[in-house]
Amino acid sequence: MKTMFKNKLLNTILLASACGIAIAAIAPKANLARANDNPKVIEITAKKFEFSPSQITLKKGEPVILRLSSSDRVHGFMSKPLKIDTDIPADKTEDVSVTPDTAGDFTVICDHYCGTGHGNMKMKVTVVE
Ligand SMILES: [Cu+2]
Repeated sequence: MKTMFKNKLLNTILLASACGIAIAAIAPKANLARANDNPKVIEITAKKFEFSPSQITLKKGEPVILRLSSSDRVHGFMSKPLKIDTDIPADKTEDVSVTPDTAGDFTVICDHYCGTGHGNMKMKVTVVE
């Protein structure tokens, strides 16, 4: 009987230390999440028939805001793998939140017909680990 009690006590202590370790392991991640509350803002300007900058690099799992604007007319901004599909109006800024979940090179295209060079209007998004 006494041994059983000892074992129970030991189990409780073991469980308590395991919880302590688990909390210690989770805590740094919680700090990281807080650091991401103010995601980086990247400004991208569209005009016939290009995006500027024409290439950006993002980090996998890191949220960013793409602040899109156009200096001439309405353009599209679309990438299926990055889960982005929006229009960039001519008269106001459009914010798009992106958290890339896969590393690699992705192409964003203008999917709103804007003239003769429309078919080549694209930019590259590189996502690194
Ligand atoms: Cu276009």
